[in-house]
Amino acid sequence: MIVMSIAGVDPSAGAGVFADLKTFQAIGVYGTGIVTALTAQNPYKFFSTEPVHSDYISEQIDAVLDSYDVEFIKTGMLYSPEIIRLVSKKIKEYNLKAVVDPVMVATSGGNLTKEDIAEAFNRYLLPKSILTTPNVSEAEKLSGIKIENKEDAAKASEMIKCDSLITGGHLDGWNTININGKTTFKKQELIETDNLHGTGCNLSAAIVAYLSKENDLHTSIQKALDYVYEGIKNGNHGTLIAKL
Ligand code: PXL
Repeated sequence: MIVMSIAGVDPSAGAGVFADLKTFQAIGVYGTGIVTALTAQNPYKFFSTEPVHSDYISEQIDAVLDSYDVEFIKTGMLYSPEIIRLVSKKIKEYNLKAVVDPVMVATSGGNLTKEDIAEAFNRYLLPKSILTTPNVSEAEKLSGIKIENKEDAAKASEMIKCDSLITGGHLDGWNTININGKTTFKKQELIETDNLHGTGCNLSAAIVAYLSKENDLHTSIQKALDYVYEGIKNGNHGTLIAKL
């Protein structure tokens, strides 16, 4: 029951690898963390990014997987097409089941990628992944479809190159889930708050944690949505504090 996050470091620990590890721990699985980039930020302001060389990301992954048996991983900030390619290679090499949070821009507005990397996600990573969890703007970039309502989200999900959960924070709380070509919608109450930093990171980490506890994909998504909802409701310091 060991899982892995491959993502960036947010030193304020609301998003990124540190947040993922807290979520893994809260749900009761042992988490490992591969660092793709350091950032300087807090929940309100993004200062800068210092990427890790892809050879060194590769070495971190090999080091952990050399001694730990990992089935499920999540990816967050991958920064460049080169890193995306590397991660897709490792998924194949180690036969990993990956949940991809196709991170492009931080909640606080900072750029988490070197360039437009939607195409690299589509070409290299999503075809090898079991699920991706875009928000509306990420889903628009991955699918090329403008999304204004949940019907548009359903259309976009048909274009996305693996199963998907398009999160409903900007669609009146309607989450759009496409698994094996079948679309379902799940409505969630929207909470009036600015404790939203790290919601996407914690959501994909929670899905992986529940999958590794032998829940199926639908159940893992539902439980993870509930987990993040509780985190938003109980959060402070502009970020999530998850309670089970
Ligand atoms: O939520 C996207 C995200 C991913 N990874 C890192 C981040 C953020 C948002 O701030 O900082 C490191």
